[in-house]
Amino acid sequence: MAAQRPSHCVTVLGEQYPTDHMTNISPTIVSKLPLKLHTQPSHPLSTLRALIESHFPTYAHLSSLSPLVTPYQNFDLLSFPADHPGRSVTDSYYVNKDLMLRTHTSAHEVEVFERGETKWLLTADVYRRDEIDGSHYPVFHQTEGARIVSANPAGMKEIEEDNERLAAHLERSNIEIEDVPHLSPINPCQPAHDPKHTELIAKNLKLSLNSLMLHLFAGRVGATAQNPLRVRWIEATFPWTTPSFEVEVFFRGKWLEILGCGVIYQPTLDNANVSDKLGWAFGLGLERIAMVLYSIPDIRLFWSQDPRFLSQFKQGEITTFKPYSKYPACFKDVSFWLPEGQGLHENDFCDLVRDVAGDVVEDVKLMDNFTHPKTNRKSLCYRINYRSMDRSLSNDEANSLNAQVVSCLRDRFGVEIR
Ligand code: FA5
Ligand code: MG
Repeated sequence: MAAQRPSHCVTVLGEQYPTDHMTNISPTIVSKLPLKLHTQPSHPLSTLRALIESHFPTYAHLSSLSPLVTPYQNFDLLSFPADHPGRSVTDSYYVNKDLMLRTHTSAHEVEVFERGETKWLLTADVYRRDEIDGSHYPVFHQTEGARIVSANPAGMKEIEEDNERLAAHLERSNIEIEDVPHLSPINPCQPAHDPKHTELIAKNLKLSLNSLMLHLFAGRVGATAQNPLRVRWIEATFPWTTPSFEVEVFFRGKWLEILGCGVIYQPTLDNANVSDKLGWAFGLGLERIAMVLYSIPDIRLFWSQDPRFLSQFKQGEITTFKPYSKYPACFKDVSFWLPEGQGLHENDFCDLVRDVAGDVVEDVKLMDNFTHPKTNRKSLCYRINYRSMDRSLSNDEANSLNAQVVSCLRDRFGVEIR
């Protein structure tokens, strides 16, 4: 359910746009758009971006594309089905029905190929409506990488030579790879492709990314002959790639999902007017990698303006974050009845809480969900954890924030507080 809007326009990045029944972009989200953490010198996300770029020196490096895209770019050009859940207003942020915030950097694949780029990286902020906790934030950053070559003997020779070079490099390194076949019945070759070509492209994709994982992680896990860097490949599905894979890295006792990737679906390349080419693409999440490399415990910290956070980092250096004292948590419960016949999506609740309390909210949990057997009315109870990263929050402040949440809930959704 979309929130009630008093005005018919919304200002985003200095431009005014008409609103409609799809509009759900919130003031908190609008305030994040200009920040571009991946371009702020010394910021951990900026150093990580540079580290990835340095591994692909012959690629074009792009990082200034607008986060505003059409649903056509974000979904249709990539063959997302019409009923894909990612399109819904509960999952994505819309300025209006024709304009949205990109949910992934893949939204730019077609336009970048169309410009004639054949080897490129693109880093950007992406937006998804989500729950609130220490590892989920509605804005995060991705690096997209892609390589396409001519679908002819010359193109295949280029890939084969690169595969030999990369394989030789990996053979000399302490890396243990749990692989899956390049092709399988559930992860098939595309009808338009020669399976031999697909095998070569998939192999190039895997070698390129295994080598990137070594570059990012090996020095930091202290990989030795007895203790190699462990990388695991998993079969996956994306509407615009097949075969498709996900990559996980074993780091400090846990498998960490780093990226999704695959052999680009030919209709996607047709959309970019490069039908004579074939190749691969990947999309990697920067925050999860930065959190483990820097030991940053909470995803909100990336957005902190506190000098005790920012002054710890230097461009180009990965250092362990030294936490400053954690301030006390302050839990407040909000229980309410919804108007008859009405639901409330958790993401709508979380956005409202973020609009009121910003990054002072650490965590939101649904405690109770009850439907009255006679009246059929629904009651919800959420527990909000208010905790500032920068200072001690008084109980009065938390109460006052919570009172604003309650009054906003009444105004936007017509709830009755219990
Ligand atoms: C994608 O976004 C695809 N665009 C990736 C891709 C590109 C596939 C090109 C094929 C070809 P996914 O939703 O799995 O896929 O996200 C990719 C990575 O972004 C994840 O592996 C993870 O590292 C990161 N990521 C995803 N969701 C979040 C989140 N809520 N918070 C932080 N990082 C996230
Ligand atoms: Mg995934």
